[in-house]
Amino acid sequence: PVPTPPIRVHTSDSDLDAALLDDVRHGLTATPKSLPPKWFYDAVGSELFERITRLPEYYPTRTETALLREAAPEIVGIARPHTMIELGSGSSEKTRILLDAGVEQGELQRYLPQDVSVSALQGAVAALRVDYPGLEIEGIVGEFADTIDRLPPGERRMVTFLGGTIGNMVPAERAVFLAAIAAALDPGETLLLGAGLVTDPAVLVPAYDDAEGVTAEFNRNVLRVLNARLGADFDPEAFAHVALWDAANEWIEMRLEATRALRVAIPGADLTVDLAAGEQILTEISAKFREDGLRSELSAAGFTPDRIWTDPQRRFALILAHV
Ligand code: AVJ
Repeated sequence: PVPTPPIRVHTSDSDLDAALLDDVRHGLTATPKSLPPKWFYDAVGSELFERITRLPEYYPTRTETALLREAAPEIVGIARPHTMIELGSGSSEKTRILLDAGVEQGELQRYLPQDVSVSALQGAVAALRVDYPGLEIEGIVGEFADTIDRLPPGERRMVTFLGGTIGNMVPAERAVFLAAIAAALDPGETLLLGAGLVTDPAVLVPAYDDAEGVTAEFNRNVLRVLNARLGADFDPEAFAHVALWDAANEWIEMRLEATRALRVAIPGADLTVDLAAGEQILTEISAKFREDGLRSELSAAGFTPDRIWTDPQRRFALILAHV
């Protein structure tokens, strides 16, 4: 048989350049200023995020990993996936738990991890091919929307969207996103969603403002990305990391606060941006959920929730749903 290429490209570098330009022009000329979180993840940002997942304060990754260990046999027993498509796979570390369970269950044939970061994907795909010689593994370079719009055909697909990344979207975006996944799936196919739950702000806030300052560096990294890709002259050290719990919206907000008045040139976007001392740029929301809310958002999008798993402290949930 002809070997499949390791990576398929749904979103090219020039598409990504155009998307970045658009986001920078809109976000930095708006009031208040904002930048979408997807631009954190160049090679340095992806590495910083991996460090965040190992911080004592950042409970989501280890909580979700423990949940996956416990629930994976039941998940694949219900979903019986032939093809697994992972949105925002990153390093694909947690995925191994599901792959092991799928192989054990006996029906899993194909794993398709999607990510915007080619470097993260290449490393993950190469390692997984060595460790899972019986699986067909192909990376998808793309954004979530492109991947869902062109969801690879396959038998009994399970889409996984883990880590709580669903929380980067506001409710209206989530509704569109979940409905698009439901529409792309055939009856009986499934979605496995990992989502952070609303918990004590004394636990939530330090998870996004760690003592070592790794999250602060991760936040400032978006400015370094703009410097590298658009020739901007942001001084990242002139920005303070801010993480706060918005109790009304039930989400964490990360912001970058200018510690003095700044004028920033962004030649690649034909833009000059003025920031007043104390002015903030919103760089991420990380929404937290309630179990009922998760079920009703999935139902409204066209899914039937099958099961929900939570840790004993109810800080994180895995939810399996089918169309
Ligand atoms: C990768 C989006 C799930 O929101 O918790 C970690 C990103 N931001 N620390 C999250 C993040 C700050 C993370 N997600």
